[in-house]
Amino acid sequence: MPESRGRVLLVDLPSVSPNEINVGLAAIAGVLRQKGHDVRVLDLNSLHVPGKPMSRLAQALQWQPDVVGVSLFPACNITLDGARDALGVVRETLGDKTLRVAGGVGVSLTPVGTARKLRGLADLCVYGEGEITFAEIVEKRLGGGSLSGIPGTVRFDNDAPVQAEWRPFIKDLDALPWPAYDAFDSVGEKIAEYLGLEYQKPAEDDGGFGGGGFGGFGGGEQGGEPQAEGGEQEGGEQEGQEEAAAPAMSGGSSTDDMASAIVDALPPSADEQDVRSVVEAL
Ligand code: B12
Repeated sequence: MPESRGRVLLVDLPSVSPNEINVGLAAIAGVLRQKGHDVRVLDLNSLHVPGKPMSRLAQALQWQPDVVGVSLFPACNITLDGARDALGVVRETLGDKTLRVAGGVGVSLTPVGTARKLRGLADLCVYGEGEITFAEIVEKRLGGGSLSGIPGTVRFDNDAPVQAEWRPFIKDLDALPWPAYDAFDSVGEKIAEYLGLEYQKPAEDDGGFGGGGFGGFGGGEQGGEPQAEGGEQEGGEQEGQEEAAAPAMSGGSSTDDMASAIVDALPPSADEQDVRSVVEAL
């Protein structure tokens, strides 16, 4: 168990194939949780959760994660653009206090090539299996260790990608914990939909977050409010929910605008309440 538990936000991105749970992120979330970290998975590939992708990300960042990991799956331009947008918003909102990591098949296919495309946005890229590599990154980050040369990563040296050695495959898969599907914000709502129940998001400080039952995470003021009755929100906004004026990730609008708006509105020593006020005002 590490000395200090970290907050880790994993992000799946909109893709050509929506509403598929990202198995890789679930696997990583399970390992991180086993090591004592708090993990949330923001499922931007789900059309079942209300809200535009970047608004949902901005809201999730109010949690002030120590590390954000985005998953590039599949390896396609939509996902790469989504990764660039998401990492840009994280950088502009939380700055260097949050480590930004990219991983997934979109990195593994061409580790250095993808890293080049994420230069200035990601601090590290992970190729190959992510369970051990990412857990090592999180623990080194929290413990102040060097992030250089971690097997299975590409780091940047003066903006030039430097690929570390390959990390061997995990041989004993049974040693891994069960994937933490309940850490996904999309999962509670899906279960509710299947069962025909009204879904209620847990409050932000709900001790039961990610601990089983109907998962999902309360986004600030919304915590505790009924969010969905199955079937209503496919691809759209929930009635009565005030949608942030943030541009969507696709459709040609620039999320840089939103990131800049957040940064411009924040005082230099922004705390969680400042970020919350700014995001809510958008
Ligand atoms: C099972 C599977 C599916 C399942 C589940 C996928 C899922 N959402 O997880 C289903 C049937 C839903 C599916 C759908 C699709 N799939 Co598929 N799928 C596979 C398959 C057979 C195994 C993937 C898997 O579950 N691996 C196990 C998990 C644990 O590994 P993983 O996802 O790679 O994640 C690990 C690492 O990548 C890394 N990682 C992942 N994310 C992150 C993030 C961070 C921060 C870090 C540090 C690490 C990290 O760590 C994870 C744990 O080790 C692969 C082939 C293969 N052998 O890999 C094809 C494969 C990945 N799929 C592919 C494709 C094209 C698709 C679809 C686009 C098909 C379509 N046209 O709809 C969709 C996309 C779905 C989506 N957006 O979610 C291609 C991808 C090719 C490419 N160029 O990207 C593959 C390689 C098959 C192929 N040879 O064509 N797929």
